[in-house]
Amino acid sequence: MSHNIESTLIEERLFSPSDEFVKQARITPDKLQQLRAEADEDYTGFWANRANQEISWKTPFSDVLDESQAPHFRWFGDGELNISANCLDRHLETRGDKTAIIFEGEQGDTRHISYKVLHGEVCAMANALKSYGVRCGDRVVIYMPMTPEAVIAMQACARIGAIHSVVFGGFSAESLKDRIEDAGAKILITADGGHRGGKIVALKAAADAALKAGCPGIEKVIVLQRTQQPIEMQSGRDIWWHDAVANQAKTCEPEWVNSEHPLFLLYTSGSTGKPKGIQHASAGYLLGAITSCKWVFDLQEKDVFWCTADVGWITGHTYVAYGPLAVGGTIVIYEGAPTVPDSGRFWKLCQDHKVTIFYTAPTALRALMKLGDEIPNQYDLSSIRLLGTVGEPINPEAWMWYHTVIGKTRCPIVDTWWQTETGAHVIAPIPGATVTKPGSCTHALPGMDVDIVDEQGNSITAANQGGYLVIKKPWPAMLRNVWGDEQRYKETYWGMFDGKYYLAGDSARRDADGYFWIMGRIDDVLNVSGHRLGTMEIESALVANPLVAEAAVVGCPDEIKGEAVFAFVVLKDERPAGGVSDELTQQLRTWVGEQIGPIAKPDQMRFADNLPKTRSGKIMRRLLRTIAKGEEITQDTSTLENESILKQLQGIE
Ligand code: 7RM
Repeated sequence: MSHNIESTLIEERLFSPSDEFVKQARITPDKLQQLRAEADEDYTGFWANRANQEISWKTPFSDVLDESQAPHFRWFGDGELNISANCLDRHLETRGDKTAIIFEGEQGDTRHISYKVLHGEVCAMANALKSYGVRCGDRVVIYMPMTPEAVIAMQACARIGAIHSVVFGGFSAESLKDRIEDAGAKILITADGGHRGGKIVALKAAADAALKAGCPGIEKVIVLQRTQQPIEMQSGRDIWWHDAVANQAKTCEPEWVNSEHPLFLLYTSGSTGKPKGIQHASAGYLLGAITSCKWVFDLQEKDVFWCTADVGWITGHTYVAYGPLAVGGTIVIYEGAPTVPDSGRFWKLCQDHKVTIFYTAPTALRALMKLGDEIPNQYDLSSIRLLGTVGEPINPEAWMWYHTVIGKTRCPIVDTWWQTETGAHVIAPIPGATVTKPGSCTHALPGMDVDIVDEQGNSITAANQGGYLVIKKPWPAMLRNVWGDEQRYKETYWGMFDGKYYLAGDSARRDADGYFWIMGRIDDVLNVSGHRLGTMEIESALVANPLVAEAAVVGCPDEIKGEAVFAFVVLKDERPAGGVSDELTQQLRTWVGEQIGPIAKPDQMRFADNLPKTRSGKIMRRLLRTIAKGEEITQDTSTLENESILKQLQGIE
């Protein structure tokens, strides 16, 4: 595979933070040097110091890192804390009346929620959960629109030591059911619906379908009234959120848990058909969230921080629900789509709420960039001082647009590389100290030992030569396990280099100045609009349709989404004439939408009598990728069982 990892992009432009930015930054170049020196000298001592400074402990830890059960690492293993107390209670005295959450619904309704009020609402929901029998370690699935209640539900779980598993509201009933069952959840928290794209997302209807199809473990369903649309409430099982909290006290003693107590599960796609429940611990995760908010986002008292990610993704966990609250920040939560009522909505929100730090995905920027500068230019963006991106590589063109049109050349851009599994930023600029290059996530953060290695695990020192991105030492915010599947945890992340290095699943290179450039996934995972999708997952969904005999899914470069989903399908019946059928394509797209969620719908579909296979029966995915791109086939196709189908796959016959 190493011949796949080649690099062609060379970017020469350099951008230094302005003196003005450096002057007010939390981490100046000197400070960064100190942090790096401290981490180099005493790696565990470095993290112990951070943990003592940044976390409010109920019981302080003495054991920093326990590697005896590797690759299950324990951080701060004998300490006790509560995550919700760290995000809320510890601010009450100094920031009780400070706004924690500025919320805006898609239809323009707004709410400001202070730390004091947020604390009361979290406590009330925590008490409600307890009254329904939720105990420390029980799983609660959250399937909600992007409203403050989603964060309240997460924090309420954390408060009583329940393990939440948030399922993105765009996932289908089928996906929801799989996740509820895999997690063994006993409570589901959802809503009558949410406003998105001018429509109502019927969350309760999907939840009903999921519970009808399975999920025998679910005892109660708590339903937030958001849209007021009529829904069915099953008596004895379903309770309105407002009824659940109505008589609950607004205080709730936090459950003091061990540092390693699981905080949440979050399902993410891998290279098999079944998503894995990434399991995070409490203290280490919180520490990663806090340090990165301070180092990378330079988050300070007066900031208004807006991370546009949904809480259904890791970005919405670390940089909406936990990190910014733990540092006492003010966050913006927006319920809806960036295009409602028009494509100026993001910029209008930045203007109206005086956002100072804005964090979004390259796919959103590319889509907005395409519509021209006139739209953002209509808004006052002068409050913004820092910009960030996450989810996929940002192409230099979009970077430059972000820098000039949104940041007016004044704001540093932090391109943050990390994963569901890493819990928090791993490679990212420190805005007041790092000279950035458009398209590079720059350097590993202090305390993170990141490298690029070859197949044998040897460090690649030559400039611009691609290899496997690995993390060579455990870090506090790392995943602890794959829920219910330890074998998969070991194989996926630690199998390739004999348990020595964490394998990220990305390829990367370092340029002559030592800057990291992420080149893409090395496994069968697609990155569609910054969302991880397993090709196998989509294939399994397609094959589950009675019409389909076989399917192969590959990614295909897409100007806006980064990658588009291209499906090659073999039907049980005859192939449609010319290998194209709008009707069948529509039917199967809808099917995949129902099986996984709209984001997984194939963008293109081609029907053939067969798939290209080697004699040993392996689908030739590289060949399919070439075909999907519409490029000329230069691969050796002589090992192909059935060469004549090439023309069908190419759409020529
Ligand atoms: C945070 C998140 C993780 C995968 C990862 C990469 C890709 C994320 C960047 C990036 C280039 C970035 N978690 N990725 N950030 N690629 N530059 N700044 O996205 O688990 O959903 O996805 O996303 O391939 O492995 S995730």
